[in-house]
Amino acid sequence: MNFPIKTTGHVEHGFKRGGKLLGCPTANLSTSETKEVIKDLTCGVYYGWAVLRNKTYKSVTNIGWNPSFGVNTEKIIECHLLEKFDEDFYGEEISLTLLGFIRSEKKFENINELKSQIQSDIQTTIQKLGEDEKNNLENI
Ligand code: RBF
Ligand code: MG
Repeated sequence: MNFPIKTTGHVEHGFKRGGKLLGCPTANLSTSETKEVIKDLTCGVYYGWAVLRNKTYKSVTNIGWNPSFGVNTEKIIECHLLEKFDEDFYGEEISLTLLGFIRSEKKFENINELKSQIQSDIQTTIQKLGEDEKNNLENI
């Protein structure tokens, strides 16, 4: 895959299980706006940056079919911003810059295993973005 991968979309309503069930709310980007970019991308987890309301946040993105919950009717892209928000962003625009691939999407039989895998994906994201920032500094 050729990184960085960029896509922008408005936030749509999802299945409402990210926040409460998995402890990881995700903003689901409009599939009509993102489908050309995601159609050939490997299903799985990516790290990168998200811009919302002119601010940039660390983010972890899942692209795929959510196979642990029975398969969605379409391939989707959803991102989790590494920041605590008290509100939702439905209808707002998010721009993503994906910088790298973490792992393939997989079918978990057990929700707790998915939850802990997601926490580990978040840690990987923090680590990778930190390495990228350090590399940039070293190139000054
Ligand atoms: N869903 C899966 O079925 N398998 C996965 O491996 C998977 N990994 C995810 C990793 C991250 C970092 C995030 C944010 C979501 C992931 N999901 C995965 C999607 C998850 O099932 C979805 O966000 C919730 O079901 C809410 O729709
Ligand atoms: Mg969501």
